[in-house]
Amino acid sequence: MSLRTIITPPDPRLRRICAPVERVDASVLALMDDMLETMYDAPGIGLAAIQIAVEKRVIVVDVAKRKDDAASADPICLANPEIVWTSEERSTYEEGCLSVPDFYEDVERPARCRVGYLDRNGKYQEIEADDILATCLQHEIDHLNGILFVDHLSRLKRDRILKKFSKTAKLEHPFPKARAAL
Ligand code: GNR
Ligand code: NI
Repeated sequence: MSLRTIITPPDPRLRRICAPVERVDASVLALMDDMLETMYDAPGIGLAAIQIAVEKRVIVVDVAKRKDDAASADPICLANPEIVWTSEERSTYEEGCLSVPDFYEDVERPARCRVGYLDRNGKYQEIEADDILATCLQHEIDHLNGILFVDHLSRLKRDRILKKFSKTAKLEHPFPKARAAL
């Protein structure tokens, strides 16, 4: 297992449509293990492969987030996850993203969902989720389609956040006036 680097905007890879895995082989299992290690280290409650620059439809989720309590760690690893049902009812959560560090905003999504996926044994499973798990699964599946949580915000809020990640905005410029003109 190894700890991997999490990419941030404006890295264009965060906007890619990720490719399905053909089968859950040893390399996919190793990827899932690296993702779990990286997620627990961050710490976060979910991670999509593209966040560590791997363009595959693989996500891991553990809303319990008990890194140091191995007994209660209960991660789910999902290959080729697909939302097969969402509730009419919607709910709002304050979301964050390991690829958009330090920003948290309310996002409204379907309150419950059902997700089909291949498990670590390559077996098709479905999971029905509510609460934070439903939100997290939808957030992760968005990543596989190049969508970030900020895309669910108003254009004003989204642009304001993404601007903080643009190269020029990040530079420590010695002349604030010149920087403001950029
Ligand atoms: O750690 C995370 N927390 C979180 C909180 C509310 C809604 C979604 C999330 S997912 C996020 C980790 C992450 O960026 N996954 O892609
Ligand atoms: Ni995220």
